[in-house]
Amino acid sequence: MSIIRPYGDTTGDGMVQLSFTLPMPHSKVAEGAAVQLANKMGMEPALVVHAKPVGEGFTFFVVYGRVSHLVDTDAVSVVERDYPLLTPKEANAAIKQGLRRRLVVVGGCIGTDAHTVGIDAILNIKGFAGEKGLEYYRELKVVNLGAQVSVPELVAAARAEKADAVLVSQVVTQRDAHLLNTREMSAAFREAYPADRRPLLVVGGPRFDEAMSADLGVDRVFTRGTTPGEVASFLVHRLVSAKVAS
Ligand code: B12
Repeated sequence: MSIIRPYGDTTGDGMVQLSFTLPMPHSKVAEGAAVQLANKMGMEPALVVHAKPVGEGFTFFVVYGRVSHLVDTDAVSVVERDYPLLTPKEANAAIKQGLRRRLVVVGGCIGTDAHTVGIDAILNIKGFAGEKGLEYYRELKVVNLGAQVSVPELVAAARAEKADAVLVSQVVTQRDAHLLNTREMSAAFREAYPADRRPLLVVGGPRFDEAMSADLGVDRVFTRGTTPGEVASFLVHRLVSAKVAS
């Protein structure tokens, strides 16, 4: 039962949908080129179901077609949540009891990134997906630095606030900016702090791979759809529960 294939109309028919842009004006030849690309990617037959000019000399396509590939779900590797989900009340109680002071969180978007909606969804009291953000938690002190924070500014703020955790958002991924900025950030914290004093480093954004935390030098990567409760629970798990247990 671990071997499956995608379906569109009838179970197991192998139908998938793919979208992409080609650098040519919309024409019959452009549609043929889209089909050729889909064929080369293993879609056979492939049908252009949507084609629209986007800007001068570019066309956006949606292609629907059959693939013969099988997926083995037993061979899938993912990062599972390895800590319990807490309610705000439980998180507050754990911090109060375990830390006996408020836990300090400093957050922001680094580099030139001005996409603050994601970090605000996690930090602002308003929250996300029906959950209140970290500002709602009585035992958390949240300092939201906003957009386009430089790495030195972030390190300085973390020091000034005696941050327990630093939360960084990266949404723009052009030329791997999110990866380069995150590595620069984690290296700067490693340089600025002795290993046992460094704040917990958490990075998030829609196009991160959760499995890349070691490669990026951070303690956890969160990706699309993250809720504030998941983040608060992680902070309590790593900064309170783990310390109490040791
Ligand atoms: C709104 C938006 C903007 C707004 C941003 C307003 C603001 N104050 O944030 C404005 C208009 C300013 C903007 C500008 C630009 N944008 Co814009 N923008 C978007 C858009 C439409 C939505 C992003 C968003 O708000 N998502 C909603 C939030 C809630 O989701 P999220 O960010 O994924 O956050 C969640 C998780 O990822 C996670 N998370 C995120 N951060 C963090 C951090 C931590 C610590 C944790 C734990 C979790 C976490 O939790 C959140 C809740 O679940 C996206 C397209 C899209 N549909 O996603 C493009 C998009 C991100 N923008 C894009 C681009 C290109 C730009 C511009 C360069 C455009 C231009 N040429 O000027 C500029 C860049 C400006 C800059 N300097 O950064 C591209 C990026 C492409 C790429 N490969 O990098 C996108 C993908 C659009 C596209 N398809 O081309 N943009």
